[in-house]
Amino acid sequence: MNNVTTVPAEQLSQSAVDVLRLNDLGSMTTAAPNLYPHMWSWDAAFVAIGLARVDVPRAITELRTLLGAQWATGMIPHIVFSPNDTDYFPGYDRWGTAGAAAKPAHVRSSGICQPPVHAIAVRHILDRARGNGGRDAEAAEEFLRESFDGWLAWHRWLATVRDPDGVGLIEIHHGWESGFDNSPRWDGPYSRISPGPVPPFVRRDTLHVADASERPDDDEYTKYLWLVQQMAAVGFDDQAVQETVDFRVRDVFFSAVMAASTEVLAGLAEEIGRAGDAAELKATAQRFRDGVAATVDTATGLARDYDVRAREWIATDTVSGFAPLVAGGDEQLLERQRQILEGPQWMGHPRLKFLLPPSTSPTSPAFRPRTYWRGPVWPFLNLLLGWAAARNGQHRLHRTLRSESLRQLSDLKFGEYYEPFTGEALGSLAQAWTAAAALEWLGTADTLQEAAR
Ligand code: 9WN
Repeated sequence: MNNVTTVPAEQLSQSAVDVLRLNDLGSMTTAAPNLYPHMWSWDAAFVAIGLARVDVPRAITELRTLLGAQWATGMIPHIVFSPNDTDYFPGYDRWGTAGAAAKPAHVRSSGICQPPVHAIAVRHILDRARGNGGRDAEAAEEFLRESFDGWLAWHRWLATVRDPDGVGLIEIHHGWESGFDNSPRWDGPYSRISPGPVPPFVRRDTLHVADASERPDDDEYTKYLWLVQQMAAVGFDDQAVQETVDFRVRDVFFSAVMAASTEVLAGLAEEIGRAGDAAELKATAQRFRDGVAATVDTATGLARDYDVRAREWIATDTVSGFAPLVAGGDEQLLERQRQILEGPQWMGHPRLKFLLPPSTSPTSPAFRPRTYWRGPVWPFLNLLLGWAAARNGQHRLHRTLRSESLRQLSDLKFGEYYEPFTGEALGSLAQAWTAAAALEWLGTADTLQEAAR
């Protein structure tokens, strides 16, 4: 295998495994040791992808735990709180989900969701397990059959409750649902929110990073908490939330993950003889691919979000503009997007340490190289883009993302995010999904790349 790590591949692999062990609470992996001492939904999916490279049963356990927290509606919550006493804020009590009718009584979770990467993770587990054969294969096949209805309910909930008008775009009610918390994408919608009274709070996140300016600021946090309060006030009831919450945005990147993952779930449905469900899922995937493609601004070539409350498009120079590359679809659109991504505003920007897309383009006035979703490079996202590139047949792009990611991750810090120009690890270190990304990149066979040479 042609690895391009700047430390021996075995060392990178062992360090990544160590990080996953460090975060392992037995049946759930914390997103990071101090900053995020609980399970996050889309982190868990990436963690399972990484774990599948080294321990298939443990990868299955991760997804089983997450699915065990599924609400009666089908929603998979964005945080499953660990039973441990931690200083994460906002914790379970502050979320106010205890009285939510749809939350199973035994579950301690938040009341919002994150992008549905999970079916993609199930696919990875199945493929690795089949490669290993024996008990791994048996366990993965059994897990697919056991969990399929849960994933189906999750995708159906998203396709109906979160796309009530059937436009092929997922509506989110909090920046946290996007997973891109304080991205410039949400500046417009948040600027129009005037929070009502929010009880006093003490943040803990800023204690766990070297510099508070790497995190969102207090005004942003007040609005984050206000939205949680608004949802708690109506018991996190889907209909009532939609009618009352101040933040209603069609998130194009979430929608792209929905398209990609639903297509994968359709394939899994076929494998277990669920032809009717497979047909339904394929149609849903197509609807979301079309929805994502329809957001593209023909002038810039980038996809946009849509603010439902303000009835306006949100055009930003953020990596979410490449949503069609994740969703898949029209060849011409994907080719144009790939060219922009590899061009000077993104991966080809001359000041970049590694040829990896920053969360916000360095040429944008909104760019902040050290601040969270306003500029830093996020390794898990590059893994997702790489997976999509391979699926799209864009082997050169896949090869670049892989080799540059492996060089970046050879610092063995497993940063949550990275300063694009210096390559400095920022945010939390020993971040679980970053370690998982390293394992998956290491394991990705070069045959994909050879095919393109
Ligand atoms: C809020 C765990 C999560 C990621 C998100 C990332 C960040 C949480 C936070 O950390 O969000 O959900 O407290 O900032 O933005 O994508 O899932 O790693």
